Amino acid sequence: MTTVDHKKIGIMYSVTAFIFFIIGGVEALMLRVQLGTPDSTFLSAEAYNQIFTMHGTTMIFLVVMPLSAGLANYLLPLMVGARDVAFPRLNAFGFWVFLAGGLFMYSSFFLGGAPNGGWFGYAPLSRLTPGHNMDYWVFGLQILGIASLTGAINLIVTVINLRAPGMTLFRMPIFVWMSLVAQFLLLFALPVITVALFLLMFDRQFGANFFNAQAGADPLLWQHLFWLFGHPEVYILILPAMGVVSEILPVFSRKPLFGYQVMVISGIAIGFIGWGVWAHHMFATGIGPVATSAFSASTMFIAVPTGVKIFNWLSTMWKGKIRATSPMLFAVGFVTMFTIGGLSGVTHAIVPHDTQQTDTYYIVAHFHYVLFGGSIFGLFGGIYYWWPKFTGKLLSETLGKWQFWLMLAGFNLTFGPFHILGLQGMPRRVYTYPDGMGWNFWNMAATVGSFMIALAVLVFMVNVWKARKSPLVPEDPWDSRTLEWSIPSPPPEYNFAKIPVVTARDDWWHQKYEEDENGRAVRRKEMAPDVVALLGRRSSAVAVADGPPPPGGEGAGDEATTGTGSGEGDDTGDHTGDHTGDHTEHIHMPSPSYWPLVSSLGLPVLSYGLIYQYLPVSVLGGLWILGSLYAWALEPSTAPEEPEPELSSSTELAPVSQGTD
Ligand code: HEM
Ligand SMILES: [Cu+2]
Repeated sequence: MTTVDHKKIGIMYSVTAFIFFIIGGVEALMLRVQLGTPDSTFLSAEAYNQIFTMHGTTMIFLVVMPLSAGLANYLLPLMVGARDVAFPRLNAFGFWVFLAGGLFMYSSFFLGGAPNGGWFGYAPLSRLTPGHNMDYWVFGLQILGIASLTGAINLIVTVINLRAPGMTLFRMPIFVWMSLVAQFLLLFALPVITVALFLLMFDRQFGANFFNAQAGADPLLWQHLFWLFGHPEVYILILPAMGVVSEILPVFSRKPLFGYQVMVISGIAIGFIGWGVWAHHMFATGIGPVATSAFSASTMFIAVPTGVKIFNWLSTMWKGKIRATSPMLFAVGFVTMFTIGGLSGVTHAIVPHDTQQTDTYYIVAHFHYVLFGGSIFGLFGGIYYWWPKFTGKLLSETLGKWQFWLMLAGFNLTFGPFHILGLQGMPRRVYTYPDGMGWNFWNMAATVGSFMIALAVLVFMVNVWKARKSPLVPEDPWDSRTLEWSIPSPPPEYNFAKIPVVTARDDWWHQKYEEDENGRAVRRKEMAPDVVALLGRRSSAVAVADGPPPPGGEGAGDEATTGTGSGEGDDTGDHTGDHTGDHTEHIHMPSPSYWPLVSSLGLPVLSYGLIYQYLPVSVLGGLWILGSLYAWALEPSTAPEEPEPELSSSTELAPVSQGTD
């Protein structure tokens, strides 16, 4: 509850996001049960609206974004050779605000009804809907926005400022790059939606007229603001997954990433061009021929860097020694599914096509291929790939393959038919349809497919459950290329006993391999001295991870996955060869704190007060936030001094601190 360790926070983000994935998935199944047969009465129209709105909102804001945030949180400091993120307590705050926002939004189900205006919340409609449903959406998204914004700032500063010596920008792993671009997009896109949400809040709560067309407001104002956020958001969702895949493909093709620089630049280009295409979501609204032509062209243009990336991924695999492991399968699944989604995306950029497809299931097919086939497949690949780093154990390959093939088949059976249904004219956002439209067969197929996906997710959960008992594996089980694999699994709280000095891109790889006369990679007979030191350390760390919990018991209540990393109170003693006395670093870790958690809880209190227009609660919420921020600011940020002598007398860190003092 009080942890500020970026790795634990990363895990907390991921686990929470996964729970929301289950919830959003159950909602998807309910939608599919309703649509599986004509004239179904499984859900009422109102229930359908709430569930499809919450499904979309959940998948985007409570699943893909926090899952990417979780991976970034865990991995970015490790990959750039840092001990933690730049602002560890702000990091904890971001997580708790995210959780508070998610729970707040879901509390609406018990308090009169969930949001029902679609994940895009189109005003003027959303301005007028009765009840508090949309208020929960408005306030919930603002809370979640705060979480993402603090996270973005934190990760940007971390990557810019805390890189290890020698880690130049063009030596950073590609996942770091793609996450960095996504964080910049967040930094600039969130304020836009925040402004829109504030205006809508004023309209709904205080009778303002920002979106009131009767009072002369532009009925398209919301759409412009929303999509100016919404389109970059698509890249916020997809760029981290692209980064994950770009890490996995080289490792399992045994080749460096093809065209690293081009990959980085195309990622940055996507980040820039992504801003110029928002109105392609508005072709059907009558924005005029000049605007539609311009946005059509810019939308086609964004296919260029995307196509470049696909080309680079294929070239990375070309003539590689492919190992078809689970992470690799998911990565290849990503590339193929994302390509299909990208191609149907290009068809929307053609205006006459789009006017035909708008608001049909063709669009639903397209964005699921991109978001599910893209983000979710990519992120699952990442989970399989980094699982041994998170836990020290491998997930089962057999179950992993079962999950992949089930998911791939179910996915295509679900969303493939959506293309056909769309072309047959089936509109989206309808809760039922009459018999005899020719839509029955493919709808049934899609519903069957969605249950196959659910089964695949179940296989994943079984896999995770069973992996608890599997044996510990070495730190670098895939023979990977990046720095995080050079330290024990799970990494100790301070990550690197000695901050690495980076001399090349894929530095870890170069420490393990050298080139022979023919340019082929051969394992070094002699490891670089740093590596020897690290390897020495590792065996001890595994012993710690396996052994009895530290007597201090400080981390005892936390998730077992990373709980033993601290090494505090560890009495296995000094046993490795790396204490040559040349350590000059003093390892300082920030102290845990309750204040990030406490202050985050003020936000829902404030929001409830505003929604129900009950002043005392709003004031309470406001004071709560202010008061806890004060307490937070005044609390010392590093651990009190007295545990240190104790630490230095009994742990392997001893020579480190003694060396400096
Ligand atoms: C089992 C997997 C899934 C199924 C069966 C499914 C099914 C559906 C259905 C039937 C709709 C309603 C379409 C409409 O009426 O317009 C929908 C909407 C949506 N889905 Fe999914 N979905 C799944 C997974 C996902 C994932 C993984 C994401 C994102 C990462 C996602 C994002 C969305 C979004 C953004 C909407 C639009 C909601 C709105 O318009 O408010 N879905 N989905
Ligand atoms: Cu777009």
